[in-house]
Amino acid sequence: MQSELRKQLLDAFTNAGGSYLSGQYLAELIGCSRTAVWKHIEELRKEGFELEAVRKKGYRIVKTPEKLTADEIRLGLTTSFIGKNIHYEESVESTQKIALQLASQGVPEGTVVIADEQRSGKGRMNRNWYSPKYTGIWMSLITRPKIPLTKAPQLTLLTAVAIVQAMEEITGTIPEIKWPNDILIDGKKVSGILTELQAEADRIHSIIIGIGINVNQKKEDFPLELQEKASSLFIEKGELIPRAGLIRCIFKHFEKLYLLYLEQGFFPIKLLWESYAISIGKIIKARTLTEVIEGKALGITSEGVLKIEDQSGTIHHVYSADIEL
Ligand code: BTX
Repeated sequence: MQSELRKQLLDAFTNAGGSYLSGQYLAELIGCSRTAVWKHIEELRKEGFELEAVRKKGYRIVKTPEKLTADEIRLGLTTSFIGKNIHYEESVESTQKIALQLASQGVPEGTVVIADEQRSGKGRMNRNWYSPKYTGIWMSLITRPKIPLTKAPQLTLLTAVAIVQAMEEITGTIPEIKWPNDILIDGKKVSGILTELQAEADRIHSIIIGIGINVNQKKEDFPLELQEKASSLFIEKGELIPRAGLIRCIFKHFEKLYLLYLEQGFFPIKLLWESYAISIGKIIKARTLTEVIEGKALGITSEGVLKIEDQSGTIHHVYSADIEL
């Protein structure tokens, strides 16, 4: 669609202020046939506009797209390498998949893949991550830290701190972290992190950090099975949150923490992480792939491993698990 025609069409709808505009009127206004108007309307729908069509009345826009653009994110970005290179797509299966491909092609560290929708977003252990169009942040960040393989999970904890700090700065709400990767507000999950590695022997090629954040969903936008356990910043805060600003803020906090981590190791990150952690000192149940450990969460080790003390006083080190509080 020619941009001038689109602009005229959108201007007409803007001036109509929510009233219907007939196909005939629009055809005359922009100087084309009614069939051409219909085609333009279909194009707008593809771009994410919701248009209502009522016989004998015409069309009106009921919802505009809140499509992200790379330029919108770049504007005002203060980082030196995180998010400098943005690969945006409107709809993808999973941003992780694209990021893994880009990483093996050798794109610069800090490159980020962002999509407005994921058709099969991934959680941990092959679970699904619900990633509907225009309402959330679905992105994968490519990093190449020179650290041993065993330390890779620390980046998940670092990312959780960056997300919480950004949410705090932008929305004023203080989310909590449930080890290792859930970010909760009022006990409901608003964000998840999936960290994947490209490595060989003990050498890390890249760590792809997948970040999913529920930003502007309403409760009824979630599938029924998620409505009680998931939430969004909009639900918690009561106002729409511009996604581009939140993304920039996450990049800023992530870059600061990442540089600190590369310089000083995990200790300063551990302290920050613990200050946001929900489970420390509480009785929790950790489901690992092989067993269920119940006991008091003592904290995390200097490596980021969760420590749980069971009833007999034995201290377990948990590397990967789902936690029930
Ligand atoms: P997880 O395994 O901790 O969480 C997955 C579980 O969370 C699901 O089984 C479901 O119960 C619940 N869930 C699914 N979708 C949502 C949602 N939108 N909000 C709240 N709860 C939900 C968490 O895994 C890791 C998620 C990473 C997602 C990012 S998005 C960008 C990147 N690309 C990609 O495919 N995944 C990552």
